Formats: sequence, structure tokens, C-alpha cells
Amino acid sequence: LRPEAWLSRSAGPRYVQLRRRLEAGIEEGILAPNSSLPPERELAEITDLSRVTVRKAIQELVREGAVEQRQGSGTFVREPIPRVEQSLSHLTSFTEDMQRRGLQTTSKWLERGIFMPSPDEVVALGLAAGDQVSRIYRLREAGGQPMALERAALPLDILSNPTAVTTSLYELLEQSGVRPVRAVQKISAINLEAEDAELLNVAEGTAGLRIQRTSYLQSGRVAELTRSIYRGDAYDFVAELRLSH
Ligand code: 16G
Repeated sequence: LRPEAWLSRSAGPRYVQLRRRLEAGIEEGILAPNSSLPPERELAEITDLSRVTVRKAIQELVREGAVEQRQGSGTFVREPIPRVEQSLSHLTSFTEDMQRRGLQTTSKWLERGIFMPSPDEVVALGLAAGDQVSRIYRLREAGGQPMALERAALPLDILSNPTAVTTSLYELLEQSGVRPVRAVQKISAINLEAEDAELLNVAEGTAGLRIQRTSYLQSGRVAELTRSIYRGDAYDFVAELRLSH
């Protein structure tokens, strides 16, 4: 970390340079998972930077989830979570995707029941006046790590009993003969709000992906409107593209 080896006048603010330097150390494994960073004062001495600069660099590392501050014991390098490559060309369920990777899935239920629909659910699901919806809202985990928050809304005749969903929604729909066969998915970038970040075990403001999936039955009817928030540090979405004429 000797400053003459890496600090340059022309490479941007000093806290950014220090942050990059620490990130590189984490990537190269010099700073191993669960090892602690030197205290702020010590880091300032080694790097010849001010404590304010050091603090700013560390705050950024906390924000991006590379390190975490543990009450009273310092700043530690976090265990990196394996990134998942998710194909955008197949209509699969979370459970199927994770099983294929040999990961055990679990759900924390945040809400499950029958409700009056919101106006956008009425429109998306093509509901009639007075129709209710089944809603399931859960935190989805794979290999013990929180991966995504998912809020699904389905018409009652497609899912009449939301509490019957215990593991896989798609498996239950398949058993009832209403498995979606087509879906439209929209992905947008967000910064996670405090409550969602806490559930996903990342710092507030961390990058996330908002995904909206509208899925359809063979008949063309909408079966599901699901709004999800995926961890930006856990997912790469991959689509195959072909030249069209
Ligand atoms: C995926 C779908 C979600 C669907 C769920 C069913 C995305 C972005 N979303 O997470 O729309 O409801 O799978 O999963 O891929 P399950 O069958 O494991 O409950």
C-alpha cells in the first residue's frame, strides 16, 4: 500500500484511487474474505493520506458490498457471492434455475394472500371490476444467500390458494395445468432502498435490477405479473442475439 507505488496525480480523486487499490487487493486475494482491514488511522499512516480520504474510500467499499463494518471489531472483507449467469431465452423458474446449478433454494415469506388488486394489476392481468388477486411476496435465497425479492400477482382462477405455494410457484401451476408458456420481461437499473437492501443483505444504495415479468398461458391470457428486485452483484443476464433480415 506504499503510496509512491500507486498514487498518481492524474488518476482522479485520492479516495477513488485508494478504493480501487483496496478493491484490487480483494480481487487478488491479498485481502482474503473475512480478514480485517487495518484500522482507519493505520491505513492513513501507511498510505500517507488523510483520515477523511481513507474513511471515504472505505464508505464506498461498504456501499458496494465488498467490505462490512462489524460493530466494535472493525471492517472486514466480505465473502463474495457467486455470480449467476441467467439466460434470457428460456422461460424457467427460480427453483429450476438454481437446481440446475446444484443450489438449494429457500424462501422467506413476506406476504401471501388474496387482495383487492392495484390499478396496474387490474390492467396487466386483464381483471374485471371487483376481481381479486392472489399475491405472493417472498425473499428468495439460494445456497443460503439472499438473491432476489419477488412480488407475484395472479388472477384467482389461476392461483386460487396462494398459501398452497410452498416452494415453486411454477411447479404448482404446472400441476394445475396452467404453466405459462411465454413471458415478456423488462429489466431496469435501480439503487436499493434501505428496506429492500436490508432484506437482501447489502448496503443501502447498492445497485440492483428491477425485473418485471408478465407471463402468458397458451391461450394468450396473462397468468402472472411478477415484480422482482435482483441483487446487481449476483446476476449477469445473458441473451443470444441473431442477425435479422
Ligand atoms: C422467476 C421469475 C418469476 C417467477 C418465478 C417462479 C424472473 C425475473 N422471475 O423468479 O416471475 O414467478 O421464477 O419461481 O425470472 P418458482 O417456481 O421457483 O416459485
